Amino acid sequence: MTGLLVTVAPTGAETAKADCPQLPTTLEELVSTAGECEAAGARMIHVHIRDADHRPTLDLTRLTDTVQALRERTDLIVQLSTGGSVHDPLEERLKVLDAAPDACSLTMGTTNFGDDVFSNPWPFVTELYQLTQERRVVPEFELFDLGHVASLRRLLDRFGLPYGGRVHVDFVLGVPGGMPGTAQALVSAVTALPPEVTSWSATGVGRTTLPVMLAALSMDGHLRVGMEDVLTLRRGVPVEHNRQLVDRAVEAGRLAQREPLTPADARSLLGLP
Ligand code: KMH
Ligand code: ZN
Repeated sequence: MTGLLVTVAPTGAETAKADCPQLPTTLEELVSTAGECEAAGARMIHVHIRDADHRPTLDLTRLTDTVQALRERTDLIVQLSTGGSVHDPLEERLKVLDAAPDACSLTMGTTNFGDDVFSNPWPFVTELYQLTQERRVVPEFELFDLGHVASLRRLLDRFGLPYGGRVHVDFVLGVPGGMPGTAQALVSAVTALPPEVTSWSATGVGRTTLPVMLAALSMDGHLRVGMEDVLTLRRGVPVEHNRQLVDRAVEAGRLAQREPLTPADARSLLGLP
């Protein structure tokens, strides 16, 4: 039986606190959410932070405080987003590694993102990747499109393996502008992965959440869930707490004979000491 890694992405950068008061945007809300999601079976947290006005920020002091607080109060693997919001400059996104997280996201190419553009030019991708190797941070490669899978192959050929020696990727499906959130798209993307990849997870945004979750489980994939990706449990029923999404993922995993990984096994899956 393959154990299940559940990553929680509790906040994101797209939803306004005013539109969704239950979104964890303060440090206290984030840490308390993290603890509850860990108790429910999550083993990694994908972190976006907000400023005092609940707006997305990459402020380094706040990021560093967040990493420290999550480490003090949970055993979760702390993965900081280097994607930030679509408005964040590339230089600030590189500086995220100064907060010394365990892991970080690393998106493998530019993608249309609704009406916006999520910019990840190749020179930025390679600079960020080499920085993760220097700083001993484990990257999680975010793949929004089939072209991103091809770019990952090119990156690994050119620059070698990540810190830790494992290659973990996360497919993000259903973003308007990226791969559709369908089983067919997930199968194509998984089939195209380069041989160095040792584990993968998937998330489907919005209404594609459940189809993508079930398809991923059926292919031995891992799961990312959270309010970054979906705000309703089903049509008309808002998510009240990220824990509900983790509970649902763990339950679906159990139906597929997949128990949550222990914290130690989750770390070794990703090549973390
Ligand atoms: N907020 C999106 C524009 C990541 O965290 O690395 C990008 C994103 C990916 O969420
Ligand atoms: Zn993110």
